[in-house]
Amino acid sequence: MILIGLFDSPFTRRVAIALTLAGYTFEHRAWSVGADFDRIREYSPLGRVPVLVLDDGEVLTESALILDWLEHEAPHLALLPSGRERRDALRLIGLASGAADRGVALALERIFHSDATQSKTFLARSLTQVEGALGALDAGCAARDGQWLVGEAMTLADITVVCYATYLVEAVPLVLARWPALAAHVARCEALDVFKQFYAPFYVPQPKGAKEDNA
Ligand SMILES: N[C@@H](CCC(=O)N[C@@H](CS)C(=O)NCC(=O)O)C(=O)O
Repeated sequence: MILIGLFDSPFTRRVAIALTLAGYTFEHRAWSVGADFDRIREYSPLGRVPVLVLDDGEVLTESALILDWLEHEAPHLALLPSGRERRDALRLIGLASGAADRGVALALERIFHSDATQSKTFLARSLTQVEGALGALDAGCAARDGQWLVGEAMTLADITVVCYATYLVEAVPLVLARWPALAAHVARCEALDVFKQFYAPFYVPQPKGAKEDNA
């Protein structure tokens, strides 16, 4: 299988980590959503990453869809628990996903608009949303007091929260120490080999038209 996308994308990164934990190997295409936009669009009409091309040629886009496929393919991994713990995990994943979505929006606003034409209202609103979600995630980490976010083992909640928090720290940027329990959980997970294997520092893409007003 082939995984398309740079690992500075937290969406691509969480897929790479989950695939690896499940025992899959993949060819990696380190294509940038800026420079390789047209090439990515040949697989994904939205021109976004991650894209996973299965061995039979089927193309999966959207990290949640790819992970849904993986959960069914690799039930031994127990990416998500069941029952109440599953809902707890999905709630944390939802918060982290919303924050990452706002983080991407913040980054795109800065990439595509000059300082003078950026919407300060939009930037402030997005930052409030990111900070609100990180506050709730911090409470979730504090309640677990150093354990995995749900249950007794690493789940997709840990993978997602950590990948997205690290992305936000670099892309927004933010000082994670403001949320100490979250910062501690992120530090613990980022020290693991599988997280280190798929880390790349946030890279600011330079698409055609960047900083053009009204882009
Ligand atoms: N909800 C999507 C988000 C994917 C996404 O936003 N990827 C970014 C890379 S970090 C991207 O492709 N951005 C390019 C663009 O939206 O133009 C997922 O989880 O896969």
